[in-house]
Amino acid sequence: MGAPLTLYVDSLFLSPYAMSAYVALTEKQLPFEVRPIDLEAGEQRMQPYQSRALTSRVPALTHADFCLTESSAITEYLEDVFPAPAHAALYPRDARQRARARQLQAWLRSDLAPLRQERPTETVFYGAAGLPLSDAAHAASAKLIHVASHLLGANQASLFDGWCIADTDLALMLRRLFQDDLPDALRAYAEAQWQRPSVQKWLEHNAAARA
Ligand SMILES: N[C@@H](CCC(=O)N[C@@H](CS)C(=O)NCC(=O)O)C(=O)O
Repeated sequence: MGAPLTLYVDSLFLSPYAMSAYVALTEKQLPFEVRPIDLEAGEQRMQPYQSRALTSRVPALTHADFCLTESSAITEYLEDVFPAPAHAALYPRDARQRARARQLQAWLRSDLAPLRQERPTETVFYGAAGLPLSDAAHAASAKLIHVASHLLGANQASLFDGWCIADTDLALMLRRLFQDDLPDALRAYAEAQWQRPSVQKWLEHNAAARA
């Protein structure tokens, strides 16, 4: 076995970024330790986490003496260091599909802010009810539906030939709209993605943290 891997996540298991890194490690079938960081208590700004994780955010991955934050940097690092076929692939092999997957990851992390604010991950993981969407969130939701519908044909179970980590990220964003208007095909896609064992493992952590 190689150097030990540790994933630092928020202690409530609500971070979509921590979930993405967790799913990536689980899909790769790598043994790793999960360490919760109490964001409400500001633990991310305290020692030893602050010195360990350069940007004081979760998730952070440590691999022996190397520590990395930013979830998509983490998933790309895992793909580089634990490549297919020895480990499950997180990204498509084809260069354009791979670029598209990275494009989607970057976009989901940088756009749609009103939707993320008005449908936080409590609505995804706890089913918490939200207020009606504002005009700005409606616009973000229309943009998300446009992009997802463009990339996913009818009855398409994944973005590309097989699963990739961008599927998990996209499904989470779509699930923010589960109490709103979401086309049936996108709802079915997001639901199917949620059934992946790696996602279900994260949901078990989420439920245990809430209990
Ligand atoms: N772009 C980052 C976002 C990470 C992020 O926003 N993490 C939040 C939790 S969801 C956090 O650490 N918040 C605490 C803080 O910034 O002090 C990624 O993909 O990892």
